[in-house]
Amino acid sequence: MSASLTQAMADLIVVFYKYSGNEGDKYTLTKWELKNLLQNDLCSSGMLGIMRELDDNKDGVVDFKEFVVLVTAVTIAANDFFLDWYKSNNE
Ligand SMILES: [Ca+2]
Ligand SMILES: [Ca+2]
Repeated sequence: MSASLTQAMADLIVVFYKYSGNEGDKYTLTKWELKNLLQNDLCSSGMLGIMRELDDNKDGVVDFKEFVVLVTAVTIAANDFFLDWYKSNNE
């Protein structure tokens, strides 16, 4: 897997649309689609709490902008976790 930022952004878009096309509107995630995405691609049930806060404009679906906000929050949390892990394995 490439570690480039461009590739990471492309992956984000691909993952979003891979799940957004399964139910209802093709360009937004329903709760069900988002749940599948989180379970299959982020592998963490701990994220389900964040989901409820995610639907910013309360229209019942998550659009790409709302999704990116979530991924950013998760990435920041993952970075903290990774740094701890990295330090404990490289010192
Ligand atoms: Ca959809
Ligand atoms: Ca929304």
